[in-house]
Amino acid sequence: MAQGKAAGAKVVSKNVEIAAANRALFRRHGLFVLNLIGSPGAGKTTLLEGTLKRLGLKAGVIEGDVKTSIDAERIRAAGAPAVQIETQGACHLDAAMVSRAASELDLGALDVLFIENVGNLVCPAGSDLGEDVKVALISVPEGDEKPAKYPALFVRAAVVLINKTDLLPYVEYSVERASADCRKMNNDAVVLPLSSKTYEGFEPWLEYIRAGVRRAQAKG
Ligand SMILES: Nc1nc2c(ncn2[C@@H]2O[C@H](COP(=O)(O)OP(=O)(O)O)[C@@H](O)[C@H]2O)c(=O)[nH]1
Ligand SMILES: [Mg+2]
Repeated sequence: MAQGKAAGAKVVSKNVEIAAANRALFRRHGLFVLNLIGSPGAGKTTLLEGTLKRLGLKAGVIEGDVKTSIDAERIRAAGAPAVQIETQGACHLDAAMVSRAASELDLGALDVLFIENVGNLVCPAGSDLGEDVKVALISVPEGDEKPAKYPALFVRAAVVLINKTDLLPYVEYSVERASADCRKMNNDAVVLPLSSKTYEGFEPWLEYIRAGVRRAQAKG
């Protein structure tokens, strides 16, 4: 048991080390890096497709899934370079996986890098990848109590996107309750309701990314 704990601590400290190296690499390239975390089906890839088409910046994507390169193919079809990581069972990305995937991208040609984590509200929250910000993506059909139930992500997420607002007329969901619960856990969280289908509420999200890119380029 004690041995298992020690091995676990070693894995965590190795991840911290590689994440720091990733962060330094991204900073050298003046890249703004977002780690997108949400349940399977919340709309992460759909959000990225719409974002890539409207952002007007050079973006790359690292896709994480247990299996298949379906999402990387969707991103390439939206016009951006994408690298797929298949975790073969692991429930979240780690910094080493991201390091290998990043080496396949021409980072110098990019302004912004999106990492779509494996669909999961629990495991990805604790693993630093070297990103600038964690973005939590929740969606209306999942229910408005999810931030309260899965706090580990919401205490760490700089941004919470409440996706699928086009479904609000059909689903019982209080944007106010979800937003208030997010703010209770992180008073600085930027909470943005939006729809990746109708693009209602998209502009503040695009502006958030553009501001992050400006900050990263000033530092890089
Ligand atoms: N109505 C509606 N459907 C959405 C929205 N965003 C995504 N979807 C749908 O939700 C499903 C899952 O989307 P996907 O992007 O694959 O989710 P992911 O697993 O989080 O990457 C797909 O059928 C999408 O068309 C949205 O804003 N509104
Ligand atoms: Mg996806």
